[in-house]
Amino acid sequence: MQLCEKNLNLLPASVWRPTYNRSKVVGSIVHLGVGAFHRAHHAVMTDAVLTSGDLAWGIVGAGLMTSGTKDALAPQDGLYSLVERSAETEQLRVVGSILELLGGADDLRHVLERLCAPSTRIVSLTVTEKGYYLDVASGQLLLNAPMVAADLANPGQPKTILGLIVQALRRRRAAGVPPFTVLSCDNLPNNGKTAKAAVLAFAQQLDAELATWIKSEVRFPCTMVDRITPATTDNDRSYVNEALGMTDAWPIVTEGFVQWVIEDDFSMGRPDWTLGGAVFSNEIEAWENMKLRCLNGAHSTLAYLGQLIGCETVADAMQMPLITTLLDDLWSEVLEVLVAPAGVNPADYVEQLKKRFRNPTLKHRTLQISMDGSQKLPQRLLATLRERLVSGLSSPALAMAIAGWMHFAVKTAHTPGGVLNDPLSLDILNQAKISTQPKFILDSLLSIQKIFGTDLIGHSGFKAELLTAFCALANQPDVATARQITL
Ligand code: CS2
Repeated sequence: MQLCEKNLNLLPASVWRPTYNRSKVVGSIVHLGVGAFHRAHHAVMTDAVLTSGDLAWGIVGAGLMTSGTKDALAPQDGLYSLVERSAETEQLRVVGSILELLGGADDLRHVLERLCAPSTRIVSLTVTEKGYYLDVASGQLLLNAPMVAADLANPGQPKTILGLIVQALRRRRAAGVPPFTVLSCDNLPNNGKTAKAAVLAFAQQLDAELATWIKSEVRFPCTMVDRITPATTDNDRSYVNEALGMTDAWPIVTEGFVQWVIEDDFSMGRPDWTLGGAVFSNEIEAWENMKLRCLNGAHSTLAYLGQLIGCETVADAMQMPLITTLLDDLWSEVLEVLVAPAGVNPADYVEQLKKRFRNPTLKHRTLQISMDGSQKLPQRLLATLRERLVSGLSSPALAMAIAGWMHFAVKTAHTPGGVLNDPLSLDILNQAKISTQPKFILDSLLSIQKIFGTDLIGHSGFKAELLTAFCALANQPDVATARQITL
């Protein structure tokens, strides 16, 4: 028996399920990138809106690269189950806000049609950092990225979010249909402004007048999104199937904590997501910086160190004094220069993070977090570092975190068949292998401008700290692989 609309009433009584009439819900939100995070976050908040009786805000979920989510969820009428786990409690629920799924290359035409439909009022995004096709260090559109170049050459059949959004806005404008709001839900500083910059840069290449219109007419609110959501494992599937008494092809397991702070700037209305716990605020930059630097910065740090030491999960890494001491020092360095949102005590925020990271019921793999380091380091670690450098402050913990990523790159480069899951992997692995001398390895990696810009390589104070940190790590008995390679 499979999870689907007609089997909902056969679920055990303890499982929460949609209580609204799904056939009456209007699909007015098109979400691009319908992965695990979206299904643990935005879709759940939207489910709360629908449960309140406002049926104007259903989701059409689209995967651009693959049809994996569609293949799993379309036979289930878009339904999926979500396990919310804190250290002490657990709740299993079925979420009903995703009404329809599109996915993969064959469906891109349908995605474009949905974006053009007058009923589409919000286009939301979780496409990860690299999905915006921006050089993270300079903020410039990657015009030579093959996908971007293909969309610019053939704008009528777009494959990237930029091509799709610009083409849909062009058609809506021509047809006199008001533009939708573009709602970025990715872990980027000023994610709405970033999305706007990417869309404008792309549009500018095709039609300067359209770009000017987008600039003045289309809203791109910023958001801060937060919920730790590990990739689903086979164990999760078996566990959920047992608890449901039926099969769910792709359940999601997440933590109890959830946070969404949104700038209230929507052109065609928006749901009252406060019903699901979201907050509307004008202070998104402060919220986002606190989250990116405290949570994600620490996550990346413990992921690389964890990978070097052999800790499979975040909770395992939180048992290692080498890592927890480093995180405490890192948080001190972050908080010293952080401007927190009004009324928030960042020290309490950090204490709460420690608890979340220690949650033993979440098997959040350090390998998962370690991917795409080139896209993550700048906003998670380097932004704080630069602010500290300007103030003349030393940053040994940040240097250690960056050295951790460098060791991870070196280790992967020297592992036969080693794969670095990163859009800049070729560059990084080549640079990491250039020498066995720490000093040269550091210079070589720091010269990757797409990650480190042009300033850090010329900063002798920082470079000395980085070298000290790199050698200290290489001398750690627990980081033996790195020592063998580099000394
Ligand atoms: C993580 C994030 O994989 C990663 O890079 O740091 O996905 C993190 O779990 C989320 O941002 C939490 O909200």
